[in-house]
Formats: sequence, structure tokens, C-alpha cells
Amino acid sequence: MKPTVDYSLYLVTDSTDAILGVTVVQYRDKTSDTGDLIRTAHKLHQVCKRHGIPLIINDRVDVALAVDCEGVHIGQDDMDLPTARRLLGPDKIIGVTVCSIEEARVAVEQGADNLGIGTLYSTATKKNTKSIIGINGIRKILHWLSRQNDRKYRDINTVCIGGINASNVQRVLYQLHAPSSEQYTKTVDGIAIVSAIMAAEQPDVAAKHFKQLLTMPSPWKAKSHTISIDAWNRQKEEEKLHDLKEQIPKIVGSVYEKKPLSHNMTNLVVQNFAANVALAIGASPIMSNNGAEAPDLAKLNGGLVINMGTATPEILRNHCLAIAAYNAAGNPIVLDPVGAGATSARREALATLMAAGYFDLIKGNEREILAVAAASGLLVNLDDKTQQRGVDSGDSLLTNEQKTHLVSRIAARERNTVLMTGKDDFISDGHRTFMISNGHQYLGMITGSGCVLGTTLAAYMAAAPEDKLVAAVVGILHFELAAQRACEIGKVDGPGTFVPAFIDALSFMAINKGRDIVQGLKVRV
Ligand code: 3NM
Ligand code: MG
Repeated sequence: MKPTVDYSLYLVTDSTDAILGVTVVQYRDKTSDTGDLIRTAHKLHQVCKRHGIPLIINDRVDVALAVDCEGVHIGQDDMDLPTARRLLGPDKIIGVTVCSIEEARVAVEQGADNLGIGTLYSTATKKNTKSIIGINGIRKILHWLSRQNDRKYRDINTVCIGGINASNVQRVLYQLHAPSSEQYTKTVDGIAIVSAIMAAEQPDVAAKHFKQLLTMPSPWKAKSHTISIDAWNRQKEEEKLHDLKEQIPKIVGSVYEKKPLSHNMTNLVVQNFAANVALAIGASPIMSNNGAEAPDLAKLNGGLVINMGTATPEILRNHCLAIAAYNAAGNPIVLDPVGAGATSARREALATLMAAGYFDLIKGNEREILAVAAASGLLVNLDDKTQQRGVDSGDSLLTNEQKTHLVSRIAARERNTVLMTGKDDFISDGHRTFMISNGHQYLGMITGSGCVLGTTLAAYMAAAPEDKLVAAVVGILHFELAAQRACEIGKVDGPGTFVPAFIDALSFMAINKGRDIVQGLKVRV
């Protein structure tokens, strides 16, 4: 009988210190002589047996046979699976490393018991990896497996491997967990780890910490919706709007009362404006582009804005440090992929950022959101028409229906909130989508209005994290109705005088807890 294996915490190691807390151990040793391999494997197997943990040997079918452990794990360049199966018999576990749909197809076809899918992220542990496939590469394989009619594809056990550590594991699992709206139900059964456990000062403490992280709800899961999808779908539009209006004073007030940090890593042009907007809505601004400060700032109540306006390699490194810090703290991050569609360097920067972490909200104009869709693996090709000129949005290519569909698809895929700004704004969490038609043309005639909307939304999501979509909707309304109010009360002659009047109006509406917002909103659900 083949043993049933709990793959949730799969340790890959070359040491005999079997780690309490892991659920399966793979002995991977690429350098020792055969005699030593067998001696170590035997010792390791004794320890594993005492703790009821299966032992798998990497690559070496002969070693697995010699110690009669539970199975082997083979890479694409190792012994072929049919031969390994013939030597080991039907009762041993055979896992296979795969990095593409085709490799996965062949492995399952030939009777693999599990797939190690990777490489997720680049890792110093394995320098000669064939390809770094990221979250999207793993999702593609899982998606394909879950669509097959034959159960053996849908039921195959999977783990992901490469660069997983304590600060990204919950986000990786959260993003890999497939959303139901894509009818794509398969996720990984576990994570395989080398250095984050074995290179830790106390590997057993690190293993226990992983175990905890795997059973704890992730910081994002705990703070997603306040309404079930079914309940939402049953509500009529006016009921949805009524509920939204009821929440506005509370949410606007909570920004003002909690004074959340709005930490902006943004371009030089908008820093002063962003700080003034943050103060006007009641938030507490900090403009720090130094990633080394982020771990301390992430511990405060606040949100981070990553603005891609100036995407040099050094700034990108600082962004990645800050993303890791805010993800680890569970505090919200707004990604503003400025000009993401404009150049291949920016598309690469976007891909780097999206691989570096989880963004609670991604906001951009139409072209930028199209670039995000591509980075998320949703559109295969951006044709020439979507090539962005400068950072401006250009003429619209999409109908309202297409926009609604696009933001909702990306949000479902990334499991976050996606906002496409424009004359009408479209914002979705993958289940609920709002169209907002407030705002004023002067917002499009001054510099940085999109950037400072990001500043506003980071503060709103930090102040009202229990439903980040609604928090962001209220933040947009505060922002856009303030622009309208600035022009309505009569002191504005053009974009120059608009800016101070806009800051006044933001502040007025914050103090008034958004009373004017409830009256003036133009929202469709
Ligand atoms: N196999 P760490 S990546 C052993 O992609 C191994 O097939 C990989 O190490 C693959 O957890 C990898 O330290 C090393 O990043 C993973
Ligand atoms: Mg191998």
C-alpha cells in the first residue's frame, strides 16, 4: 500500500536533523558518495519513522531501494518515471519536478504521485533552475490540471518550490488559491522549502513557525469582505447603494479619527501635493523612498503607496523591501503602475513588483490596467494600439462593459481590488464592481492627481480594512466630490486656483464626515 502523505510542509534537506513539525522530508544531496548517501538516508529514515514522517530521496532510486524508504523525487534530467516505477514497484511514492503544462501532463500521464512545481522565485539554493515561473506560471499549470476530465489530473498532489519564506508564504498561498469565478478550483497541497528552514538559526523553531503560518488565516483573508457573495448578488442596486451611503460617514470619520499613516514611495513631482492631500483628509503623510525604513513604518497603522513613476533599478529594490515589510505586517499596499504600458523597461518593472508581493489595490488608467492584465497573465498580447504614449491614458479602447469585465477578472485573479480610473471609474474585488461617475475635468489638467488618489486610498484602506473595496470606493468619492465642490463654490478660475480649493474641499469634507458625499455621489453597482 502506498502511504498517504500530508504535503503541507515539505522539507527538502541534506542533513539528518529531521525537523519536528514538517509533514514530509526529501533527502537531497547532490555531492556525497553513494555509501555516504545510503548511511545518511538510513539515519534520516529512522528519525522520520519515529515521527511518522515519510522520507523521499531526491534523484537516487538506488538509495531509496537500499533504505526502503517511502519514495523518490525525480527531476526532468533524472531517471525517467516509467523506469523508476519499474524499479520501485507500485507502492512507492514518485514525485516529479515540473515547470510547464507539458511537463505536468507527461508526469501525470506516466503515473506520478505528486508534482513539485517550480521554480516559483529565484533562489540561491538552486542556481541552475530552468525557469522562474512565478505565481502566474504555477497558476497556469494548476488551472490546466483542474480543467482536465480525467480525475488523475485533477487529483494529483502538488507542492510549489523556490524562494518561499516566512514573509511570503501566506501571500503565495492566498494568491495560488484559485478563485471560484474562474472555475479554477485547484490549488497547491503544500509548500516545499529548503533554506528558510535549514539555514535558520534554529531550524525546528523555523519549521514550527511555518506550521503556524499555514494554519493561521492570512492577514488578507481575515480582512476581505463583510458581505457574502450570495447576499450581495441577491441585493437590488438601490439596496447596495443604500448600504454604501450608510457606511460613508463612518468610514470618512475613521480616517479622520485614526489618522492612519499614508506612506508614499512616489515620484519627486508629487511629494508635496501628496503630503498636503493626506493631511487634508486627516491622514498622516510620510514620504520615504528608503526601503530600509519600511519595516518600522509597516508596524504603525497605515498603508503604503508604490508609485512606479520613476522606476530605476535602485528605486525598484527599495520598493521590493517595502512591499515585503508591509505584506509581512498585513497592512495595505496600493500599486500605482504609472506608465506601465509605455516601455518594455516599465513592463519589466511591473512584473518585478507583482512578483515581489501582494497588492491590496492596483489602480491605473486604462492602458496601465491593460498592462497589469498582461502581467497577471490574463491577456497574452497587447497589440500596438495599447502601446501607451507617455503616461497619459490616451483615447479609450474599451467599452464600459469591457472595463467592468477587465477589472473584475484581474481582481479575481489577484484576489485583490482593482481600480481603473477615467471619466468613469471602475473598481472591483472580483465579485462586486462599482462604476463611479463623479470628479471634475480639472483633475485631469493638473499634475499628480492620480498619484495623490493613491495616497488617499492607502489611508482609507488602512483606516477601514474590514472591507477594502468599500473603503476604496468611499475614498474615491471623497476625492472626486471634493474636486466638484472646489469648482462649485466659485473661487476657481482654472487648474492653478483649483489645487488649493481642492485641498480646502478635501479638508472640509473630512471634517464634515462626508455629508456632502452621500448627497452627491453618482455610483452604479
Ligand atoms: N528545486 P529554497 S527550487 C530544490 O525549481 C529546489 O525545482 C527547485 O530552495 C525547482 O526553499 C529548489 O531555499 C530550491 O528557495 C528551493
Ligand atoms: Mg534532480
